[in-house]
Amino acid sequence: MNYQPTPEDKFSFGLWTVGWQGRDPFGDATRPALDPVESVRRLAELGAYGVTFHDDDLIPFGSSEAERERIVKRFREALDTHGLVVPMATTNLFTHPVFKDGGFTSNDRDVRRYALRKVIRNIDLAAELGAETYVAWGGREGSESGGAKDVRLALDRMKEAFDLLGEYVTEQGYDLRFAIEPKPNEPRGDILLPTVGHALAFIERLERPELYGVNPEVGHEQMAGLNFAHGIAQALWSGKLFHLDLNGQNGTKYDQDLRFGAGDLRNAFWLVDLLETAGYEGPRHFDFKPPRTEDFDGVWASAAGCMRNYLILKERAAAFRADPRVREALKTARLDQLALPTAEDGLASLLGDKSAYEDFDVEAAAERGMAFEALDQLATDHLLGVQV
Ligand SMILES: [Mn+2]
Repeated sequence: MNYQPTPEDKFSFGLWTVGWQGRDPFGDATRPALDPVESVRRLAELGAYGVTFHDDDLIPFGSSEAERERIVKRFREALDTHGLVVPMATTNLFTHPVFKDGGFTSNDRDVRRYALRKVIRNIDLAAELGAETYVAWGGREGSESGGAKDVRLALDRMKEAFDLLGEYVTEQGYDLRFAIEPKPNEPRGDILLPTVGHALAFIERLERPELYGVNPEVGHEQMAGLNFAHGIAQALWSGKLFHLDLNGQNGTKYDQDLRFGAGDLRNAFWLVDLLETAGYEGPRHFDFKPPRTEDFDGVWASAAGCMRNYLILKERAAAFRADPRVREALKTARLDQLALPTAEDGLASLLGDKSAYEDFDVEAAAERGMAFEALDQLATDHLLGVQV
């Protein structure tokens, strides 16, 4: 296998990923700005199928109406020329100082109204470009100190904002669903809707819950010490995995946004195994940052590496699932039993079943090993490409 990506693999990249100039809290940009049209051309060459953007990635903040039209026209021509689609768009509610206390939940009502108008304006552009998903990452919806934010009121305002956006796309007849992106901290000390679980619970309180799902990001869950593949599994189980952000992270530190496959490689293996076996059909979207040590050759090598690693892991996960020893090990580990209902005979039958309790040999059952180690070693062999 040559691991050469094609549009059928549905790999997409944010303009802000390859276009990241390398500014961090301690250092200036290490790379010049990248023309979005150049990103479209290079990503298409590398084998991607889609490109995504925040409003301000494409149209610099404060552009005139005429400038905006010129930029969108030129971008659209580049998409047509290179055959890329725009599956998702999102809004920047975090860079401009006006959003220092957030957008939808800023204590300043004027800022909240401005934030909603900024999102709605970009939703129109997203719909115009054919996007199916609108991602909402709060960015600065949070606080650094306890008294600064009444969290229950802030959640009221968050719900109000999403309900208004749902009303807007419904009234406009847009075929667009929202994907809420959780993150526990950074750039604020504590951010609202910090994990996949918080976001899933929030969605159920909205007026049109069917319009909202989640956009989990590898590093964001791992920053909270959580198992990303488990979070994705629950989002799938809830029918709420509308989109996702693939990247790499080494444990509970700042948001590293490494290329996919860097960082926690074992979790990446189980994630790809899950996505490829669970029938997820959405984009495989990369939200990473080529490290600021890199020049543009390094940027494109990093982007290519994201896709290459996904394809390698897809191959390794498929080989794992196809291995007869693995099938046997899964059976020994009783995964087939987990697929059986616990009491399909009903509550009355369960209560009347002496073998379930009165006659159950608890000690014998306690002695039975689960055989998970042998199974996990087979996974390790496949992940490392060891031929036995
Ligand atoms: Mn990130």
